[in-house]
Amino acid sequence: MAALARSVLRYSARHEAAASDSFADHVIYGLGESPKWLSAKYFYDAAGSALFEEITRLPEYYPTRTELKILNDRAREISAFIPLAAALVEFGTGSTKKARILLDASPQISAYVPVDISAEFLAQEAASVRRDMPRIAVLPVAADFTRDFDLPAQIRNRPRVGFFPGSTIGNFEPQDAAEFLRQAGRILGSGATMIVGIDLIKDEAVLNRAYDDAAGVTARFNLNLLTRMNRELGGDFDLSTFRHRAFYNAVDRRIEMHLESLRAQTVTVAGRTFQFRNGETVHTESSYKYTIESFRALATSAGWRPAAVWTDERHYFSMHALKF
Ligand code: AVJ
Repeated sequence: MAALARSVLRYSARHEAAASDSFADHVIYGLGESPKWLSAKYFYDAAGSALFEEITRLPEYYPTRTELKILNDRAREISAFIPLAAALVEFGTGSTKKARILLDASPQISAYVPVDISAEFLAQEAASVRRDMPRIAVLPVAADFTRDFDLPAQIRNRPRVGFFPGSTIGNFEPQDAAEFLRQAGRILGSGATMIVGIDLIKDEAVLNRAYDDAAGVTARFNLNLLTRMNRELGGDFDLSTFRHRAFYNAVDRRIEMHLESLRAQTVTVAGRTFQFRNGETVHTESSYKYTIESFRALATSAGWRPAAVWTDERHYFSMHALKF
């Protein structure tokens, strides 16, 4: 597994900085570039993770509840792609809610390997799955799945099934997404299966609302990055001088989230000063959207064979089974 994340991100110099450095180094690098940018992975401190949970319950944010419905409705069909004694390896587990649906529907699964950057949260979630499903070996790995990590030795001889729900792959630039899938295939081994959740291109108004909700929760989630820099990196961002911007970019087929400076100003963070023009933005997240065909093409280019796809009635979201 050691090679996974290094290679995942190697195609893009801009992501190389994010992959290899500390938060401080990343901020100095990203805010020093033009246009300014920060990696979406830094949203998820304790406050950011709680805000994301709140986002998943918003009426406008359809992805989570749609994916849960597909998983619940199709659990038996999806389970048919999981081999006997398989280990389910989940990349970037936040909550174990989605994995539990597959674990419940798949008595043939012998091990569950949730991989997440937040060690404390992961330990709690792992303990709770262990309590509820004593037949399964729960082997958490506390790691940033976009960086180096090793799979537990205990699953060396078991068939591996990757699980990557939530359309998290949409946060990767498409070439990085392909590289991630290719490396995941090499690590999981030939014959491996991957179950991936992918958000679909749809009516732009629906997309825009999902990332710019009426209650302003996504705005707080985005602005929390400034709070985090203030706290962890001695920043002096004045939150009242920045605003949340989110919109669908139809050319690049992605939602973009930005933090827009409402005036010309100088900010100090991580021991450096940065100038902002009035209206200048920091690009904080891209959330790429795919069609079923465009995601299948991406997976195929990464060495995976599309084996099945499930979607909801409105075709808002898709779950793909891939074979390596
Ligand atoms: C967790 C990356 C899938 O892109 O929809 C939600 C994150 N950002 N609202 C997404 C997010 C703003 C989410 N992912």
